[in-house]
Amino acid sequence: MKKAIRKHLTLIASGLCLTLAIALCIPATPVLAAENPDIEVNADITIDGYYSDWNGLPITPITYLADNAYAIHEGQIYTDGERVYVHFKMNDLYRYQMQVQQMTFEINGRSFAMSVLPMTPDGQIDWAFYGEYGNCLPEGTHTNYGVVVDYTKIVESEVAYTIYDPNHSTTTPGDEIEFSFSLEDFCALTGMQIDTVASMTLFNVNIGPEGLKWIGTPTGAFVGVLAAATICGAGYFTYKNKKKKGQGHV
Ligand SMILES: [Ca+2]
Repeated sequence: MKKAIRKHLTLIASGLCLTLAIALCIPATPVLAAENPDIEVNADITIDGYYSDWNGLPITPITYLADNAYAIHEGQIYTDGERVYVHFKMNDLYRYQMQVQQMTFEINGRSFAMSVLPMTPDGQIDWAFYGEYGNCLPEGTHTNYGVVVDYTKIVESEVAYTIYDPNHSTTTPGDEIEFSFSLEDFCALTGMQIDTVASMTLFNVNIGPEGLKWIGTPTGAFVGVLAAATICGAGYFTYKNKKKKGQGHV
């Protein structure tokens, strides 16, 4: 009998050790504090020109100092610790194509110029395309774009840039973009050492002064797990963004 109990306890102890080992190896659970510090977010963003996967993530209104509630653009930022994800949506009344070629990315107190520019198939900045179509893209979702840091450094990235109406009528949806880039590649190109992302803000000054802010837990896996566990224990809740395709695509 004692032997059976001992065996049972050994199994339980082994299970606990295995659980702890797994917990220490899983990636950090990021905490998004852009607008609501009480929400822990684990989003599932795909850069594909379908934008419903951003539903539920905090939105930063970008007003360009307008007081017209219908003339407010929207921005969202998110990171899973490996990539940074960004979404901008122009309001329907805006009569021009969205500008994305001149942004400022601030991370852990440092500031970098950031652009989204057309790319050639072999991964170079496509200035010919930019000259011809850069400000007059045809209808559709354009993926021949990439993220550039400090004007020349091309970061491993994905872009989906949607033009619903090239005429930008006030009765049709405004332009929309989602893009992501690799934090590891960003660090390699800029010489930054990012063990922890303490703060991150993206400004797209051409559409408004408000920055998209992310303030998260450290991205290191071990510290992140502990931080996430502490936060969960404090009564926070997890929001799992469920991707719904088929909305907002042309
Ligand atoms: Ca998407």
